[in-house]
Amino acid sequence: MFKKFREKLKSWFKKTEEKTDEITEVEKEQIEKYEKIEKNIIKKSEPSLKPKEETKKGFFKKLKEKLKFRITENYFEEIFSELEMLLLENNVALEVVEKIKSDLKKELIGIEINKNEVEKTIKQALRISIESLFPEKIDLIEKIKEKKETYVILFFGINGSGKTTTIAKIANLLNKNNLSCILAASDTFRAASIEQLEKHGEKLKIKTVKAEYNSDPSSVAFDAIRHAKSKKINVVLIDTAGRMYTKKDLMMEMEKICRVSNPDFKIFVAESITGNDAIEQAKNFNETIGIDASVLSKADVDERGGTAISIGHVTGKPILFLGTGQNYEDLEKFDEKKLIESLGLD
Ligand SMILES: Nc1nc2c(ncn2[C@@H]2O[C@H](COP(=O)(O)OP(=O)(O)O)[C@@H](O)[C@H]2O)c(=O)[nH]1
Ligand SMILES: [Mg+2]
Repeated sequence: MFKKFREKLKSWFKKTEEKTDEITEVEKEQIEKYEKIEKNIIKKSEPSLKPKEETKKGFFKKLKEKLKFRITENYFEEIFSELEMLLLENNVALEVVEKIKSDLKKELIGIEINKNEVEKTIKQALRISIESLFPEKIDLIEKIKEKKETYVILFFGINGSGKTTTIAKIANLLNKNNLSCILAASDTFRAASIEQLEKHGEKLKIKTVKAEYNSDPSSVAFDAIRHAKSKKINVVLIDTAGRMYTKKDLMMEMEKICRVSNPDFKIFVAESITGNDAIEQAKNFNETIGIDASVLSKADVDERGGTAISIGHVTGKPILFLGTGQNYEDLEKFDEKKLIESLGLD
């Protein structure tokens, strides 16, 4: 996961320190001074010894520990312009890049640090900035258990984003937590979508409430909720269609399902790999019907990771899970610490 991003960051960090390696005139003087002192010490203790290459290296290492480096605006702009490109290329949303820039600017410009601590200092500032991007976590299972009656969860997102698969994974998770559930096949539009959901239901031994293709998705959701309430089933998971014939029509349909099903929780499912498209969709859905959290599917095939960094900040809603494969168990609780670790920022 996120391998390409991690490698790019690693080589960028190396550059931040290399850029401080050009030695200034003042530093040259200091080096000479150190060399003289060291030579004298050697002469006194063992006159036959000449300073060797290793001792020289030793001088330089010591010197670097002593030399101060001030992060100037010029230095910052130079290194940040490269970081900016790197972040954008790895799917970090523009507004998030801007936030990171302003955090780093505040934290770094003007500070004086030891020359050998440049990489460490910048890495720490970047880590703190990224850590601040994630909204407070939500524990879905706890929320469901808190409500003593049937809990309704609506899933939405565009076609192919992984809604149906994510629903099956969550149904499996609910079962493992001793919570009963049923599935509502409210994607009545896409060919084979009802059968796809039903198949998961059969495998997981969960009932699927369905109607004919092209029937009203809201009434399927309504029927499923009524059934769940009468049978005291804990959770209803509503699948929806994400067709994009026009954005307006899709949003109107989602608004109607929301009105009719009055869900306790709305989950936006997006593909981790789509980057800015996923961010734009999340914004649209959030503005129109309001989302409570996101699930990022296909994180297992995402080399970049910028969507996971950005979507929480842009929507103000946390990521619940990452989809990490096609099996029911491939659903990881999202943990920003793990994300930071996988980017090599820990
Ligand atoms: N590798 C991988 N594939 C996934 C994941 N989630 C879904 N998929 C695949 O993505 C495709 C579309 O998923 P589907 O659930 O049908 O999307 P929907 O149209 O939003 O309902 C299917 O082939 C899924 O098997 C995931 O986390 N990892
Ligand atoms: Mg589907």
